[in-house]
Amino acid sequence: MSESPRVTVVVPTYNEKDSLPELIKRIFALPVKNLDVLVVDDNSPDGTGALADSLSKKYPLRVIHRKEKQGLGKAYMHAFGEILGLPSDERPELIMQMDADLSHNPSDIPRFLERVQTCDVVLGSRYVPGGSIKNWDIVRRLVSRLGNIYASLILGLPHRDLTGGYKCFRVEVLQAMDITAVSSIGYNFQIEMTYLAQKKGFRICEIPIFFTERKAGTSKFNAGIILESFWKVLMLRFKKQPK
Ligand SMILES: Nc1nc2c(ncn2[C@@H]2O[C@H](COP(=O)(O)OP(=O)(O)O)[C@@H](O)[C@H]2O)c(=O)[nH]1
Ligand SMILES: [Mg+2]
Repeated sequence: MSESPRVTVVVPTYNEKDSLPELIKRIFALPVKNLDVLVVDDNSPDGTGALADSLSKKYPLRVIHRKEKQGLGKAYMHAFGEILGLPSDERPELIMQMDADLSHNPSDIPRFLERVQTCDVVLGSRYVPGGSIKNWDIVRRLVSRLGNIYASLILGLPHRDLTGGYKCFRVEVLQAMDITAVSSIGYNFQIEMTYLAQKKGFRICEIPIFFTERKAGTSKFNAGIILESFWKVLMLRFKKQPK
C-alpha cells in the first residue's frame, strides 16, 4: 500500500443534525491525508441531508440522498456500491464506516489505518481488552452481549464484537463480495459483512474502542432489529455462499 492510501469514511445518517457537524469537524481535524467522507442520508426529517450538503462546501465530503428510511444495511450497500463504481484512480484503497452520533470517537481512525496494514478488515471492538461502553443501560448491554455470543456461536466466528459499526475494510474485501447480494436490511449488515469476509478468507482483526452512548438525538435501535438478526444469522449459517 502506498504511503498515504485514499480513505473514505462512510457515515449513515438518520436525524443526526445535532451530531454531524461536530463529527465532521473532528474527522477533518485529524492528521490523516487523503481522507474524505461519504454521508448516506435517508431523507432525515430533521434536515440532516441539507446540513450535510452545506458541510460539503467546506470539507471533502459527498452526500448520497436516499428517498426514505430503508434501514442501515441498505444505506451502507448504496454507499459501498457507489465507491466500487468509481474509476480506479478515484476509488479509495480503504473504506471506513462509523456512526454519526459521536458514539465512535474519530480520534480512533489513525489506529484503524495502522492496523489495516496487516489485516483486511479491522473491527472496532468493545469486547476486547481495552474496549468499553459508556452510558448503556443493563438491557442494552445484555442484548448486545447475547447477540454477539449468538452470532459467533452460530456462524463460527471467533471475534468478540460482531455487531459494532466502527470498521475499516480494504477495498479488495468489498470487491470480492457481491454487495448487492448482501441480505441484511438493518443492523445485521454488520454481522453479515464480517461473516462474508471471513468466508472469503480475509484476515479480520479487532482493535479496542471506547463506545459512548449518544448525547444528542435518539437511537434507531428497536426490537425489529433483534428479530432480523435472530433469523438472518440462522439463514446465513445455512445458506450456500457463492465462491
Ligand atoms: N441512512 C440511514 N442511517 C441509519 C438508519 N438507521 C440508523 N442509521 C444511522 O446509523 C447509525 C447508528 O444508529 P443508532 O441509532 O445510533 O444505533 P445505536 O447506536 O445502535 O443505538 C447512526 O449514524 C444512525 O443515524 C437508516 O435506516 N438509514
Ligand atoms: Mg448510536
